[in-house]
Amino acid sequence: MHDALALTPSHAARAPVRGAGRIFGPARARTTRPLHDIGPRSVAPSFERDVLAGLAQPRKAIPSTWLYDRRGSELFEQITRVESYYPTRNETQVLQAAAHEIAEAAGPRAIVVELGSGSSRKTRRLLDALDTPQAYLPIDISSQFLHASVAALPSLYAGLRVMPIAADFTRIESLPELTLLRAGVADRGRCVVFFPGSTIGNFTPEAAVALLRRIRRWAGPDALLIVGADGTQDPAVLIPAYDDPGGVTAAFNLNLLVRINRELTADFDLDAFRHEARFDAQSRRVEMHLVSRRSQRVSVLGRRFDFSAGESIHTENAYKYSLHAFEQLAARAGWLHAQRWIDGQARIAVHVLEPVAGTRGPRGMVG
Ligand code: AVI
Repeated sequence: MHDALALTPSHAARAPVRGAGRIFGPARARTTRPLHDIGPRSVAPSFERDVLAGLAQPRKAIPSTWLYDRRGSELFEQITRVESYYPTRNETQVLQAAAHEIAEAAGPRAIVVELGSGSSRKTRRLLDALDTPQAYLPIDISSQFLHASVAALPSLYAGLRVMPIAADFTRIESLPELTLLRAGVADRGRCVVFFPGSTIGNFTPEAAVALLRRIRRWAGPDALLIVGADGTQDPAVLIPAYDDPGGVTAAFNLNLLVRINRELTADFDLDAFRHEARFDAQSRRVEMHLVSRRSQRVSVLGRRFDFSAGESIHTENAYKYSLHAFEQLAARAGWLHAQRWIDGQARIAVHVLEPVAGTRGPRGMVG
């Protein structure tokens, strides 16, 4: 309960304080109600800001977070089932093989926090293997999708508190419930932060280090971080994965324009843009672009943006890390490798990390 005192007024205003006692009440007090929802109303200003600023740049770009409205999340789910999109399939295999060893490392009564939980499908493998997990906190920016995804979990896992948090997980350190969660719960096990799906690749390396650092600070000294990272470098594999023949990824990317038209009173002509996936071998990343098919002018919230034919909006990066490169990245953020697994095609690795000794305490922490 002490952490409630540490909440800033803005935290308190955004989300009424719910005591740790309530969060960790008896097993029957399970919930699938969001503890924290910074959904459409409060994210809208940053969407507007990011789109207007991104389109005004000489090289137009919009952060990939905005791909995930409800429709975007549904389309991403479809992508995960597309034959040429290997990351989900390969990572699922790895998780299946490693689940029991991960569960051993996690120990009993774990609190599982999932970053960018999406459908929560992969989590089932982890929850099945864990010894009496206490709570599951899926964090996802798409509020509606989040609720639909976790609705069935309480009936599947007796005694597990399911506490969906509709929020941008990159702001993990600012979520008051998580602060409360960390405080004063005597019999909880380790905090297991589950970050699958190679989502870490959607951040620039600098942003990834900063995020992993924030996760370490928040999660505390006994945390276990489970991260999936894609190491694929072969364009012949990568391009079909990010530009599938059935056009699901194209629809996912173009949905961003649908969203901008709807939410920001814009007039993007969807037929005048096409999806493109590129591999930048030097940066070791796949890029998604929306390429203008012709020279045109688009209006967003009354502001005009000109496109020349072939000019693009850069909408996503997916960095691909070798095992060594990822371990170095994690080390820069104060995480030490405990274990790792890789799939049979040597594409997707699941890394298990622990805070580096000496970087743990809230005061003595490095970085
Ligand atoms: C969510 N993220 C890890 C996916 C990826 O592979 O970078 C998003 C995606 N973009 C196109 N296809 C999938």
